[in-house]
Amino acid sequence: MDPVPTGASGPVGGRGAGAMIEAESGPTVERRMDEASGNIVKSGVPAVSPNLADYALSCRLFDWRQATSELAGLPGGGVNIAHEAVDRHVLEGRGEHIALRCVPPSGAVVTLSYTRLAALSNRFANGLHRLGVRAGDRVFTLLGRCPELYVAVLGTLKNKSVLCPLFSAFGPDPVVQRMTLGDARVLVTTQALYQRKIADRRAGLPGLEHVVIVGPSTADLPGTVRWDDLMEAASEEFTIPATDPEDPALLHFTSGTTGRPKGAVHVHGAVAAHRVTAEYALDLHPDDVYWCTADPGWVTGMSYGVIAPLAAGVTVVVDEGEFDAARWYRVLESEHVTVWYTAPTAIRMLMRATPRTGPFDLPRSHDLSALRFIASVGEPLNPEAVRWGADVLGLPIHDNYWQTETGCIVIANLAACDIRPGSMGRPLPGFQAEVLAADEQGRPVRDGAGRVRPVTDPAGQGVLALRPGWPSMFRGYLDDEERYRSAFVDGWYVTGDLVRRDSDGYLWFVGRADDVIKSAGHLIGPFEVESALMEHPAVAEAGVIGRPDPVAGTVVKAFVSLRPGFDPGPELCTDILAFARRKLGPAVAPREVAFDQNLPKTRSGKVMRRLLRAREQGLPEGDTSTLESGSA
Ligand code: 6R9
Repeated sequence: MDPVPTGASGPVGGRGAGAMIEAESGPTVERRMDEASGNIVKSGVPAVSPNLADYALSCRLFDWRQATSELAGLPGGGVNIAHEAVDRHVLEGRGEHIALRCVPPSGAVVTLSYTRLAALSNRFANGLHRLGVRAGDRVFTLLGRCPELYVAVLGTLKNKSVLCPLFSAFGPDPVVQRMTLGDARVLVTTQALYQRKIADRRAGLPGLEHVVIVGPSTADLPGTVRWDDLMEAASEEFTIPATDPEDPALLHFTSGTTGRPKGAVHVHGAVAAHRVTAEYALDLHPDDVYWCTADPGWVTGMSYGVIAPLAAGVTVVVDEGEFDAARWYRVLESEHVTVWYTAPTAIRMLMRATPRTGPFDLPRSHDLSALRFIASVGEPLNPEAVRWGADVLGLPIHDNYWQTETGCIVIANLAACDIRPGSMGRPLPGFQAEVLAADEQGRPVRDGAGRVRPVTDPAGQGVLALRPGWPSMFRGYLDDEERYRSAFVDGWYVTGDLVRRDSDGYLWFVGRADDVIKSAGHLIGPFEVESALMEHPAVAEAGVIGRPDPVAGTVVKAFVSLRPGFDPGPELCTDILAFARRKLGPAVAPREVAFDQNLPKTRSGKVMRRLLRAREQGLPEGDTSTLESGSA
């Protein structure tokens, strides 16, 4: 089998078999495919944790207190994320380094140095303060990828207000529900998004005192303030108030199987974990040009698109456009991206546009020689995609794993370790992971003494659990102590993901234990979709599942039963889909609707998504003892 060369340099498209390539600085790294195992074996990797023995040593020696003590800290003591992400670099003499390179779909790139970002975020912090917004108040963002988003995030954190990012492709229902649950006091958005999603529901958000409109505001929008006006009137000098590492900083809504979205609370001290994991799992160093393709409305785009890379002092590429294979290759080339963090769906879309066996026209016509590291997160990464990366981009793709709740990458094919294509990798130093024996619902099984039991057989699967104790672990679900507590069993945080662990400790994703859907890397709660569908006049009941999809991994599929008097047919189908899309937005709405007057239900009347899933995929239906007789 062909060796897999690095992409550190070399002719365009010519990073062919067997090349040993000299990195621009530092030692030579060789990656080669091991024929027997199919693993991508590395040698000559700079020492973070170069091999299995050293990996074990790094894990033993790692100490979060030490990692936290390496933060700059506020001049008066304490830890504030925005200080670590921006002001620190200015104080350390790197203020002229470029922090952001914002690439609009057309037109010129806008760059902001760390000094400029520090000044602008000071202005926004002052602007908030002048509006009367204080520590702990919730500031929501509903914005696409634009420089103002970064400024708003950092300014909010400087003011010690709590930032809650929303995805701009959410429809009005998810937006308003999250703003209500999160008690939004401020919203930063654009005129178009405000008019489409908020304006006519504002009366239902009495706590929303300020709406800041970014960009041109042509209409008269009562109850809003223009970004430019707020910023112009504000000073560039701001002193970050004393911030305790345990002070809340971010609120990230995530989805569960049932009920309302969960607001995971994260604290300022989390930035220590962002820094460390960015180095271990993404190999980020201050001279890197880094591009994270995730939207900052989701946890990956916030933690690894904004906080971690800025804390690492790199140059962040902010791509303001949507996915387009040709443009993405152009961005990689023109921005000289060195480290790229993306998602399996995006990689699969690139694979479609660039077959492994084809002439590789797209990447070959671009100079990707600056690119030296690629990582992926959010959903299972097919081994084929890892190898496609090696063949077509000249670099294998490092899969890693984490959750909104963990706040940072916890498992990874580490930069310095061999890659097992198809595996999520191993726990990072500083994390203790266990595979616990679990029941059908993914709940750990306890013995008579209430203790959980690890799965020791490498062929056996169980639920992935983590021992809490790292700084970015969530501190609670907003206003839901009970749900928070139920996430822990016998001292373990239970992820809800089923995994297998091989004899070298690499973890392999098997599937989710619950009904939550991951579509194109976005976590979707079936209950939220079902609730929206049931507001359609024709829909009596709904059951929502994920249907496997070759590109998006999973797409949302809804099964609905109809009220009397409605006829199933293509017109009603289109109408229900359009209705759901208007309410939920394209990121959450179902892609498909099927009519079924006999939805399988439990005796207590709950639609059995598990059975819908089994039927959809032609799998055995498993235990049907709770199935209501009559539904089949
Ligand atoms: C960061 C993020 C978390 C869920 C997680 C799991 C799935 C994440 C994965 C993966 C397979 C990987 N997931 N990484 N599944 N392989 N490398 O995505 O957070 O939106 O909270 O989703 O995503 O099911 O539990 P979040």
